[in-house]
Amino acid sequence: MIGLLYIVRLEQPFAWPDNSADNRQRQCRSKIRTISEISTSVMSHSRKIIHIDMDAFFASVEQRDYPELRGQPVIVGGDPKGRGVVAACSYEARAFGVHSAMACARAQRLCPRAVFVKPRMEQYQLVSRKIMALFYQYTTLVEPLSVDEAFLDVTCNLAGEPSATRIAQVLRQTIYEATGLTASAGVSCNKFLAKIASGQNKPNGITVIPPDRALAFIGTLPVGKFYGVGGVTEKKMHSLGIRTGGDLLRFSQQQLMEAFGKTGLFFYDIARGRDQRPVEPSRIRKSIGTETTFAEDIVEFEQVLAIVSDLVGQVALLLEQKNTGGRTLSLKLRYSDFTTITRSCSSPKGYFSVTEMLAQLPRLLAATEAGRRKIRLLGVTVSNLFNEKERSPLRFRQLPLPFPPGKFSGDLHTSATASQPR
Ligand code: DCP
Ligand code: MG
Repeated sequence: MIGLLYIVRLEQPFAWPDNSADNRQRQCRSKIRTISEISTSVMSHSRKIIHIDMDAFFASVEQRDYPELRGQPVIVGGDPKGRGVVAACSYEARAFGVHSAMACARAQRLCPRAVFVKPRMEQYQLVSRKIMALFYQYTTLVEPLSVDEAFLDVTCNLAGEPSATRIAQVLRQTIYEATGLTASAGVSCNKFLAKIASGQNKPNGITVIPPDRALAFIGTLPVGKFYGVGGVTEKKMHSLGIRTGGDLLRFSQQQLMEAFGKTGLFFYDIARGRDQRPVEPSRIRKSIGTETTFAEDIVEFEQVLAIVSDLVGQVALLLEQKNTGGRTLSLKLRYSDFTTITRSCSSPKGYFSVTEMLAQLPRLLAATEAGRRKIRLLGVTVSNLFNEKERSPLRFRQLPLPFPPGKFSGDLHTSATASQPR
């Protein structure tokens, strides 16, 4: 039983796999205490948001399906003798300092007895769909963020259950019963807090941040844990003397905007516990892209160009399948020392076809060190996608061949299909 391997850390006592009626009642009583804390302290318009995130998702599926892997440091990813990176690792492997996105070769040095497993994406997708389906028993306001995590707005839920904490607990148990996998949950009054909360007691834990504790919680939270704060922003914040959410309170909107652009406003609000972002059930896809990591670093400019052109072809195909295009085209490069850069260009007319994107490549590549520096990863993305209304007049662009060129006038002559390299 994979769940028993993990340390269960809950805010309230909760005997994890024990699903007896008595136990359910005990849980219920202990939860009521939490919910009463929430309801006495909070304004009635407060939302109830749950963030659920599976624990060591890919690695846990492997441990579930292959019992001999249970209790072992399992790393799902590429070949440690090759150039692969860690996609997921079990908590046993994390104890050795292994984490996602680390080169597998390094992971093996840190944990020589780790068991490396190749990803089985189809299996993970299958499990993911099963888990996501469980969420809809409570609410239609489900926003999947990735294969193993989602936000749920349960303010008004289909079960008429007033306790978001109770829903989160039942969901964790239901997920365990349906899949044999453990999930962690965060419960709070907005997305920002719920997401941070779910990571506080991982694995197999739940954290509830009632609104009246939100400010105190954010006040001591290191800014590195804030959503949207990567290494660069964190350094910048530290240089300004901002180490915790509480430090942000000393800065005006103007000052934060000057330092961090639009995100500065987000930081200003978050420091005050304000995050009005709704849970968006049909989250609009923001970008379409693809990338590839090489078995061996590449240097030759011609090779880079050929690979990027191929990626452009793949992206154009995806855009065509989704019947859309986007206003921003980005090229991503990761050099052999893992430094990663992005170069982008924008056009109000947008990028739909291979031809349109290829035309931008010389400019984008000229802004990189391609041809002079070893590269381990290349990627192409189109973002700022056109919505349905915006793209409807553009549909003609995608009429399938054979339509002789010149049959349409003006902008309508380009056919993404016609110029696809296969
Ligand atoms: N993943 C990946 N590459 C990454 C990060 C994640 O392929 N750089 C995949 C593998 C993970 C899954 O996505 O299992 C979910 O990502 P999470 O960030 O939720 O990480 P885990 O579920 O593995 O661990 P945690 O318990 O920290 O959530
Ligand atoms: Mg996860």
